[in-house]
Amino acid sequence: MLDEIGGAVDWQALDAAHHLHPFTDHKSLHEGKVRVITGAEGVFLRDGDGHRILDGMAGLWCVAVGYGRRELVDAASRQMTVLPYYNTFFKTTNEPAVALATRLAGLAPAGLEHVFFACSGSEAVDTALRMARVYWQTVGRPEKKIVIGREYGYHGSTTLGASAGGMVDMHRQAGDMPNFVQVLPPYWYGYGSQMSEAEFGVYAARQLEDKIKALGADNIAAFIGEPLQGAGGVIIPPETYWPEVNRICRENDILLIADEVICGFGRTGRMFGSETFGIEPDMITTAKALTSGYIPLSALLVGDRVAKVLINETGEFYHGFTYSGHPVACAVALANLDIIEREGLVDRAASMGRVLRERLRAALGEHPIVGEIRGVGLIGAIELVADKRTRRFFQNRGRTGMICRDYCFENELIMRAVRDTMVFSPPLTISHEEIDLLVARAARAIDQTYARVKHLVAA
Ligand code: PXG
Repeated sequence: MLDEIGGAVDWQALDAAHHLHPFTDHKSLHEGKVRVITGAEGVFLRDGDGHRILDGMAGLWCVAVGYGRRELVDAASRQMTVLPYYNTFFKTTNEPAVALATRLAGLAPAGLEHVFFACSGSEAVDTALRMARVYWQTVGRPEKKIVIGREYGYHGSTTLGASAGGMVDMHRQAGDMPNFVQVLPPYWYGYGSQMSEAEFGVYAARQLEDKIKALGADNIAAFIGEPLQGAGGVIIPPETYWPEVNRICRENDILLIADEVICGFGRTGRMFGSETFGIEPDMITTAKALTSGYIPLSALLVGDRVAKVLINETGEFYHGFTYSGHPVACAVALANLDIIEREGLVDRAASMGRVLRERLRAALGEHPIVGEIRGVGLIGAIELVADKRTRRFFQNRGRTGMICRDYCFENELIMRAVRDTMVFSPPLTISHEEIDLLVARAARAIDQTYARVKHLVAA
């Protein structure tokens, strides 16, 4: 693009001058140059320097159907022409919002037939937590207020979401509301090496039970957990974990909220992570793949237990957003779900996920700094470690991951680093050839990383 006197616009300079970025150390950003993403098609991004980058993260875990889907553009355009906006407050509704709520009720695990719309995952989480507390107030147990989450849990960046999550740095800066606590995550590779995976799953769940005993079930509103912990490093629970958590929540009369902002709509190889892991939630938060990120939208799916009380007994629920049930966002979500269903992307996530893990293991399984390659559906992680045999992490935790992430970028691949865990979650449309390319680029980046950290690695 040209500026008004015909010179090229310096987007990077303007960005540095005016744009504050999320989760960013601005001083360090301004020491280098921001990458300007200018376009995208399928699983590839283009940047202002002419790179064609394989997006191994589907944006931020969201672009399920891949980039450049005309159908979604057309759905938005049609809806904007007919009714670009109207609210769903004050006894009004709109057709796309009703159609989407009905569709979601049909897709959701049995019993979750009511839907509250918001714009982001954080808002869906906020809504779930508010609704949980209102539920207990309504049934005459207002002292049930505490929300239990997990270390490394991520539930968004509003103050409630940050408080529910287990990100230490976020708590330090903002998310330290009262009545939130965290328990051990089911991170077998990181914490459980002395136990079998199955034993550790039960052990981690029992940490929740111990916490409930310590705080008193009478004071606890809800447990919130991601089916697998995405932003925390794709922590995949052992099979024994969630059934035990179901039991504990049920026996202690605590609401169970499954935060499916990443898992929802196929990522784990089933429509919902709750199905993959056998979770019996009272509420499910969704966002991201609901619209494949083409437009902001989130949906809280609410089960009968809470919905009936809210509808029949609470009276007014003092909560909602200008854009709750936004007709354009809902129309895009419907078209997006059409694609997911028509192209069988949920089953595809399961089968292509197996292919991706096989190829990663063939290329990197024996690599000296690769401790574990794990995944379910099309989401997974590669643990980079200093000693593969003893599962010893690098001492300066996070540095190796950052080196690897930068090499990935150099090799035109986007993978995120969480500590020294490389995580991936490509569009569900990724092809066999693109998987080969992803694996080749990841392997090259990990080799380059190894060359840099070799002196720290056990012989
Ligand atoms: N819950 C979960 C499980 C999430 O993963 C949110 C809630 C919040 O969604 P919004 O739409 O408010 O961002 C998320 C979001 C990362 C990263 O770097 C992860 C998320 C968002 C941004 C970055 O891993 N997850």
